[in-house]
Amino acid sequence: ATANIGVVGLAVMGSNLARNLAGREGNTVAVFNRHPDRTRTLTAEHPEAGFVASESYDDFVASLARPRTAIILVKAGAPTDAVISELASRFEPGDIIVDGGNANFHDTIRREADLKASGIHFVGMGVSGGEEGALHGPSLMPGGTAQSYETLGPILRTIAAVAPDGEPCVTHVGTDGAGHFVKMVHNGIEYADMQLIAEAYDLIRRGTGKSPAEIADVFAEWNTGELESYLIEITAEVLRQVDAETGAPLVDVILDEAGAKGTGAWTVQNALDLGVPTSGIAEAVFARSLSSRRAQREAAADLPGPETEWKVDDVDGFIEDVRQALYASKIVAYSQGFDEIIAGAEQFGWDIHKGDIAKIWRAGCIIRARFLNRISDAYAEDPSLVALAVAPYFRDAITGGQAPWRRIVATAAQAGIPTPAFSSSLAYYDGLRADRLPAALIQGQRDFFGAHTYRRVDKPGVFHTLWSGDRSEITIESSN
Ligand code: NBP
Repeated sequence: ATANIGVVGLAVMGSNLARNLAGREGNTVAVFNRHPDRTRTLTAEHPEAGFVASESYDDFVASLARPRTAIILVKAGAPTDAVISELASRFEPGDIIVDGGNANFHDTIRREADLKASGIHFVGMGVSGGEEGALHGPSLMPGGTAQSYETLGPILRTIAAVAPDGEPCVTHVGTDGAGHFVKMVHNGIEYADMQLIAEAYDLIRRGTGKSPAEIADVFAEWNTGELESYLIEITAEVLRQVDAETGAPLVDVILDEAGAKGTGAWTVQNALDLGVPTSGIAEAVFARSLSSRRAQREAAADLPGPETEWKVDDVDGFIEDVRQALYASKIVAYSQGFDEIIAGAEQFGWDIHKGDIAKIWRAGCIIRARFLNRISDAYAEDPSLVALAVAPYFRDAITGGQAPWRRIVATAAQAGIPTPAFSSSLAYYDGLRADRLPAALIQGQRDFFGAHTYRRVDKPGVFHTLWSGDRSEITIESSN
């Protein structure tokens, strides 16, 4: 046994993570893949890594020093279960199996519970940053027991991305499925952020007639300010790209049907289960669905739009309005995402430190952004903050940005430009700050057709109006 860490699954993510591990002081990395050709290619191409390669599970497990620690990076679902079962039948109490794939956190909770009796630690770990992140430094979100993190933490700290203040982007998120849950919400926020950026681009393009390359300059400029982030940076790169075949901007050649691998939908499904309004994320997921419904889009293509033509007179002023609307909507999306993390932690019994989550998203991952420092500061100042949007910094940002935000949403509606994420974020904000909501009427309707009862503003208790009788009110439950 010579390796302190092993990797199972040597497709792009596993190979890159194994190379990242091997490049760090103190690590000897065992590698294994179901089909040995991948293992042979990896070891042949990277002799410098000093991999301990195996072509059977027996040899792989024998090559690991105790406590045996192996990271699985295979396709999520049944393949992950298959590998866990192979390892678990050979591992001993105290050994650690890490799943770095994009597992559903419910599966992670189940797997952890299944392995507990055998004394094997099972750690579901969110890995963000794609293949480049895996190679050069991902953001890592491990769950599992605190005990497993004692072994795992020091190894993970060597390979994680490093935030601007020198801190590695990894923390023990919480027990069992906490890491995969937080990774799921990370991806949901990523969907919202991407949709908001896409709406901003669409508004500028259709409102000002600027070319994609010119809009790339706008995004590059935005990337020097408070919106600075990986997604804004790559947006400029994508918009600047010219198609070699046609000479047209690449963005005009790419089919406008957005794909999805499911983590955005999971985020929304779980938000629904938890009763947390993540409307920005939901709109982003639905916007992708709508984009892919080609037959309906074609059938609806001649439906009427606004009758007056839209023209922006003050181009610079308009672009600045879009920037502010984007920033305010982004605050809402992140605020909603953190609300889901808080609700998930409560529901599943995880002690999640919100500020630490914001910190480990500052580098390595897809939503890395300057803005995340503000979120970790907000939670550091007030760990029991009820909503990010009310923290002083974000309150000021929204106060400054709300007029442009309203102008942009109103303009988009007038111009017939779909801005589901901008619009729903503003509606959420107005709902959040409303003194009275029409929910009172909904309670009245529910009581009318289903005797669902209501509470009153002026006295405690539960009441029902005899709608089909004399319409007098009866007390269902008095205050004591
Ligand atoms: P894939 O998701 O494409 O999976 C391919 C790997 O799974 C190969 O090593 C394959 O082995 C192995 N595998 C399969 Br399929 N069935 C197996 C089985 N029954 N037993 C053992 N191994 C099996 O690889 P990837 O794109 O590198 O992603 C790995 C994981 O990381 C996934 O869960 C993914 O969702 C997650 N992830 C990916 C990214 C990304 O940017 N790509 C980012 C973050 C997380 P074989 O070679 O023998 O067929």
